[in-house]
Amino acid sequence: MASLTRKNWDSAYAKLKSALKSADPAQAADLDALEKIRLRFLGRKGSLTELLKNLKDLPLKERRELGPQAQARRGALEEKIAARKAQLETQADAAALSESSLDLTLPAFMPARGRLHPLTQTISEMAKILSLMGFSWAEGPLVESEYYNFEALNIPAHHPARDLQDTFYLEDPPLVMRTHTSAVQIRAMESSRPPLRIICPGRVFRNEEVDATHSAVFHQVEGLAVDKNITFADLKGTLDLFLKRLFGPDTRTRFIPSYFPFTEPSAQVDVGCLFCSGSGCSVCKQSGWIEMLGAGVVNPNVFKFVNYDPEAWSGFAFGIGVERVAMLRLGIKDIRDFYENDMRFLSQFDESLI
Ligand code: 2NL
Repeated sequence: MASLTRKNWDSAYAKLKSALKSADPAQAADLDALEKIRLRFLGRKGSLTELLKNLKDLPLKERRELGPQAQARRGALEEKIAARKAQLETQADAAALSESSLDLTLPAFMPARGRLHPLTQTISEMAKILSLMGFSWAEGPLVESEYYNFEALNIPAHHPARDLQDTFYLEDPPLVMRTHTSAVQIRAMESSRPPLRIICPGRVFRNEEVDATHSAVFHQVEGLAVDKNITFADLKGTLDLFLKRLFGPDTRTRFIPSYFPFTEPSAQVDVGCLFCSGSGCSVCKQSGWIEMLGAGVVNPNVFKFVNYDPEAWSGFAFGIGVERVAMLRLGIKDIRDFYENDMRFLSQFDESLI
């Protein structure tokens, strides 16, 4: 079209309109067909593009009349093409998804996260506090000879602690399930010279009736410090700080005279009730105090069994029940919950709680 006349334009426009009718974007079967329609009318050499380009050859009056008409037609066509394009693309995505077994819209699979048993967490916390005070971790066998479990701890042959009712005996060979972890400390003293600072966390066994607060299998952390000039004051200072770190800086402690064959003097150590702060409640049975550990200055007879000179060395020792600490700290009411491995119980105790 060299020089456009109104007549030429009108006939070209009429042709365009009828061509558009037979090429409705909404009917395009796929994206390729749609692109062909777009190129045919709106491409660089498209018929509508050409018409708009040639508009400039018409007189101003006619340009004013025809220009907006043709522009509007182009806008409408562009919209139709865009709408059909979106529709076809959505259909293509849906088809691709239904063919593939990979559905990226599914939520991610979260593997179950394990956690440490609440008793393990409690032992770790106690061991951490004591390790910062210079104690190192020692372990030993669960089955012991009567010598290590009783004799070397100054528990004589006919002491009630040795009774069948308290101790599980194995007949052949004649051994015992350890009733405390003290035997580990005897072995440690046998195999090294003082000074010595160790803790012995572990499982112990008592032939007891099981109820909400008693179990035949439970756990202890025992500690032993041997050095020159260790006194009862060292015991008091160490345990007071240990209990404050374990239960909080405002924790009060008291030491009451007690008796153990392996320590002299011996003490029962109480903490001010963690629940009523001393005013009296059901947990402390209105006393304001909770019994927490047994402790004392190592009996010189024990040193004689391991060939430590009782004139040259002195020491203190203590034992604390792990279940009791865990029950108080975590609000657990029945000791048997620890051993049943019920995930509804165990999954409540995240490491971060301790
Ligand atoms: C308690 C009492 C205690 C010890 C454990 C000990 C160990 C050696 C020597 C002397 Cl090798 N003593 N251990 C001492 C006093 C108390 O435990 O009521 N535990 C839960």
